[in-house]
Amino acid sequence: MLVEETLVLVKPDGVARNLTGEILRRIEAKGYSLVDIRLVQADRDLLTQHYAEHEGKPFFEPLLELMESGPTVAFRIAGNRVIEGFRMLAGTTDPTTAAPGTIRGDLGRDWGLKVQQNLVHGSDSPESAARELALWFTR
Ligand code: RTP
Ligand code: MG
Repeated sequence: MLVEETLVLVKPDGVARNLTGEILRRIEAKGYSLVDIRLVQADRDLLTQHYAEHEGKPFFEPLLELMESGPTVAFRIAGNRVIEGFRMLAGTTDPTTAAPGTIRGDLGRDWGLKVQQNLVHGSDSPESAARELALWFTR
């Protein structure tokens, strides 16, 4: 199995809650390597490209508003099967039911808003990882 790279985002809710270090700690403790890191104030153009698959869904506009609300920290991380491995570390989308032991399960909750604030994003396939890394790291 080749070494993979993936994009992890600490979304604005995670940055605002000062969880960037805790999230990176979990990635490093698992054994993945940090290759690059950026603090980005995302704009509409970047976000509509990043979340193109969700355009038209009811949570799309609230999601973009959340993602524009403050800075995001982007990590490029590497390791064997890191795409799948980080998704396991993150846990499922809904933080209320995400398993304890995961980032979303341990650190997230429902805040009663129009979109799930679940702290992190991780690319879901090699194709997504390549596309998303190009979006967040080459501007
Ligand atoms: P991600 O792409 O952020 O790693 O998370 P994911 O695959 O678990 O979730 P996805 O279905 O791709 O949705 C992207 C983000 O939209 C928000 N969301 N809120 N019903 C809701 O309130 C809802 N559904 C999706 C979450 O912030 C999710 O991470
Ligand atoms: Mg997704």
